[in-house]
Amino acid sequence: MALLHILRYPHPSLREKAQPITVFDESITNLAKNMLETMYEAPGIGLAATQVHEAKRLLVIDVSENKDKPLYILNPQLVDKSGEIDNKEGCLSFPNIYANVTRAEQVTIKYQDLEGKEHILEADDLLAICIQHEMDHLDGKVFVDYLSLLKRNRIRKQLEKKQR
Ligand code: K1U
Ligand code: ZN
Repeated sequence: MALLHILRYPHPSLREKAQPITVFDESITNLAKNMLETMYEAPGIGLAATQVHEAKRLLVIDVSENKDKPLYILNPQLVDKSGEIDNKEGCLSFPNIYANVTRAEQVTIKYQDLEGKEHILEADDLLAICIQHEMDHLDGKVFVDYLSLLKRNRIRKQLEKKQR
């Protein structure tokens, strides 16, 4: 397995729309396993393929305390959502930046696993938040897009200062 490079905002590829996965082969499994290792090492609770420069509709997530319940989510589609929850979010593409985002409290998604088998997942709390955050990445959307222009500009300046 290998650690992958995580793109940092404002890399233009973070704005790309990822393409559906149609072939469920060893190369997708390897990418997913490498993403999981990269996510654990970061450390994070989720990672989208977009963040490692692969425009494919693939997410890895593990919100368990012991980091022993990995989810490989391919071609996710939102089926249902309800409620509202406010939570401070981070993002591995925005090191040390945290901001409050309002999202649905419960979501139901349809997705495929590494073999292409279809599943339905009902999620709430942190898992629901993480799924929504990662699905946004697949559409080129990042969590700061939910903030005011003033807050987004402040974050951009903070990141530019760090990269100097
Ligand atoms: O960059 C990413 O998309 C991953 C991101 C996922 C996420 C976090 C919080 C709310 C929604 C989505 C992260 O994992 S940031 C790091 C983080 O939250 C964390 C790291 C270690 C332990 C617990 C949380
Ligand atoms: Zn993120």
